[in-house]
Amino acid sequence: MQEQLTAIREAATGALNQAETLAALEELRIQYLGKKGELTAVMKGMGQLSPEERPLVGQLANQVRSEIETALDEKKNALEAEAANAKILNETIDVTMPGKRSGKGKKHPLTTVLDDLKDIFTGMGFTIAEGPEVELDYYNFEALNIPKDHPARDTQDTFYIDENVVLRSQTSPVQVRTMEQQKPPIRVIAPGRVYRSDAVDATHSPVFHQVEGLVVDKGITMADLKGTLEVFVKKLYGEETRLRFRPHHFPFTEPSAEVDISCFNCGGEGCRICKGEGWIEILGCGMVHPRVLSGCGIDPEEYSGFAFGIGLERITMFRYGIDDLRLYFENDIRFLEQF
Ligand code: 2U9
Repeated sequence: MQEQLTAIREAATGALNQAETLAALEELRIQYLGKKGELTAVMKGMGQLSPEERPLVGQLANQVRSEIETALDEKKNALEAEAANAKILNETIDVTMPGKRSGKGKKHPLTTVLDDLKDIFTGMGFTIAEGPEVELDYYNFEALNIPKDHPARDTQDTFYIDENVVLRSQTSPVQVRTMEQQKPPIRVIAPGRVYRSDAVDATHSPVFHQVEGLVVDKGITMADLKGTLEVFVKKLYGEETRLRFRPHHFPFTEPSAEVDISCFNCGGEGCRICKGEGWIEILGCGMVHPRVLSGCGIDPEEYSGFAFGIGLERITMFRYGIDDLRLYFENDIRFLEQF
């Protein structure tokens, strides 16, 4: 029986060395170590041995089994490593293949025009101020001389969070906060999102953007306002652009005006864009109301200021010929790709 076992060991290790595939290896495992395998058959016959022989043969059988198992494992690892190496050698990267093009994003048209506005105003010495979109009623209305019974306070127009808190309906509260925190001279623009309770259509949206400006110093006059707006308008729409002031009313400015520019399309002749008028309204402005100044701790006897408000969607519409506000907010890639 001992001879049988050593013969199995020789035969098995020899066969294992010759095996070239993992499948052949598995066949050998079954042939020698399987339930009906050669080694198992020998071990089954051990019952007929004498009590003296049994432990010796048993020990040898276990040794042979473990040697065959180790040889199987080693050969398996070697064959797997060989296969992995062959795979790596066969895999080549064609560096001349054209790469996958990744789509390039673009700036939203509102961002492009806002960036232009920021450049123009910072070029004139303005800094950019920001503030909360959820705002106290006090900053959104009270401090701006908008009394309790003013139509702008109507719940129809403003989103109320509670009695004292609103979604800001203009960026003016940012300038109020600036005046509370800084001493004149003040020169800021406040760009940002504002909210009004309007149903969505081509010309209305519950969310839109304003860029408001404020200058406060000693001796500021309407001439400073006009000069500043003239520089702005010519930079945005071209040097040939003219502007005119029409009297208007805002609670936070006195006097107040709306500003028209000569039509950038027809130069003032009258066309479809300016509806035959030759002029297009682009913003509102005025001299800061003395009550607004004093409410922010600035003495209106010593200081004066001007302010203006620009609707970003409106001036962007004129720049690109966009005729529906909804296009700005839908983020349809076919629209955005055009800019
Ligand atoms: C302070 C004092 C005064 C901001 C101003 C306007 C005129 C104006 C509109 C433009 C288009 C609103 O988005 S729109 O419909 N705005 O006409 N805004 S003066 O005046 C201020 C602001 C802050 C402390």
